Amino acid sequence: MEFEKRLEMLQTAYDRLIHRSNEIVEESNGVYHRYRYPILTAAHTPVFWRYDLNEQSNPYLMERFGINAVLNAGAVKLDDKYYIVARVEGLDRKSFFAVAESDNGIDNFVFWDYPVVIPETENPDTNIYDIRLIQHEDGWIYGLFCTERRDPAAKPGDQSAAIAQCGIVRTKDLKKWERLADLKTRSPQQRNVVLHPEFVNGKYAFYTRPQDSFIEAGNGGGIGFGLSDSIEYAEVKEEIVIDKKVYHTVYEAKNGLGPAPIKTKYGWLHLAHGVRHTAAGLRYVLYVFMTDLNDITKVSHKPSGYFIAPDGEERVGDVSNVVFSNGWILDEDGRVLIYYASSDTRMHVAESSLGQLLDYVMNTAPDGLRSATSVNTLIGIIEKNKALVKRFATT
Ligand code: M1P
Repeated sequence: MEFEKRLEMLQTAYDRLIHRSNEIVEESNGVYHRYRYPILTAAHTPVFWRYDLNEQSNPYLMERFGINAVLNAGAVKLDDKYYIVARVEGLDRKSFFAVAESDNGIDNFVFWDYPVVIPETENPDTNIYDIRLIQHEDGWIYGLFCTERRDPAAKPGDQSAAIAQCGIVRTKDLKKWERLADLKTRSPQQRNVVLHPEFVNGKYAFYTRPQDSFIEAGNGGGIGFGLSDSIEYAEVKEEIVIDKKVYHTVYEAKNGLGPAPIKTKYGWLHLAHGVRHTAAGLRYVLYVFMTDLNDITKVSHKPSGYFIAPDGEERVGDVSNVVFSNGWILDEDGRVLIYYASSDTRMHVAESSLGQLLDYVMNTAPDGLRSATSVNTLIGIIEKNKALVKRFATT
């Protein structure tokens, strides 16, 4: 009886959560709107994942497979449905991928019954995370993710040294995934690798993020770029840095590309994360930039500072003061849904439009890199406004 009552309670709470309508937060900076509720959390995973529902084998109805967090999701729209391939992290710290779908992209996301089965290579992954989904012009949907394994050179007493590299899978339906060879580059560490959706000079083009060590970027200077003849055995022999980390900016410590860029008539629109040091640790924010249509390695526009930073409850979680995005969707009518995780704990959505993002990226002043240049930019805005509206002329 107790078992039945508890099961009903669990199922009711789950049903209520996944059917909750989301609400747009009216307050906005004009660039995007947040939505009030997270779209996916650990509690959105099905009850039948977390619990053995057989009273004989689980008389206390206890969790047998606890979920710690749902975060950093890739996103794609197929036949009018919105799909998220989320990083689901168990209590055991291992991440895996799971597909959740929604009819409108902002609420009612429901996980498919089974997680994604990613085939392993001859060098098994210890942990996989942060998949980027790319609809490539070759007809496949690629998934580029981080594969992490213990550093074979680590001393026996060091159980945290890891090597991160880029794993690659491809699919047509998000159900059956073919594993390809891991990307080869010269960098000892690679995370946040993204495939460009079009061929460049007949080759596959990769955005990379070379790093010296697992946490520290070291000499890895920023978001890299390189070409590969093959996707089945992808190898980037030469990487150039196209968007570097810069002193006293929101991407001074490291940065990394988010989802695959969106093609517009003015250039390729990019969403990335930037990391800076603070007394309280690292702070992760999102920023936007644009690259040239004819030379995709050339950054043509880059507003100063951040686009989205952690706000309110987003500031707190397993790794606090973090927002991270590896998925966005452009609708036919120009709506852009930006999927982002907060503090490595839960998934959110923000809404903008291509018009807003283009205006933002092309008409917001770049970072002048000094307080004096920021003051100049501000004075320019004030003077323009004073000339326009006399009632702002207070002094
Ligand atoms: O904890 C914040 C993020 O840290 C890493 O990002 P980066 O490689 O840029 O440091 C990733 O592990 C990411 O998953 C995580 O959200």
